[in-house]
Amino acid sequence: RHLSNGGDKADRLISASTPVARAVEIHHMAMDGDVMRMRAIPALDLPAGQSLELKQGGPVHVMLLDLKQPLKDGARFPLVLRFERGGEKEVMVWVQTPRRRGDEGAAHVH
Ligand SMILES: [Cu+2]
Repeated sequence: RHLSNGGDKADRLISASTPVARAVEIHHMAMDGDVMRMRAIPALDLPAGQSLELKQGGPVHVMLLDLKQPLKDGARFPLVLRFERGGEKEVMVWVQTPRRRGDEGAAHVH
């Protein structure tokens, strides 16, 4: 999914929420030695006129934590993104990521 900032002022994604999870975090992945680790970041900068891709394997993703129920393949749910300047934007998300066993409590949104 692309986040784009068509305005002439920088914006920031400051939080997100969805009815299907109790907590949503913005995560950044980085290599720590040989291990890929993700950590929560307080905000994601969106420079003016630029777009940022949340892609599979990319450095940034939105992480749904403490899911209220396991997500089924093909299901859709709304995700509200809150921007510092741009306010709230609701997007629909499709579940299509194959999940591993033991991953049922959390999900990545790309
Ligand atoms: Cu994550």
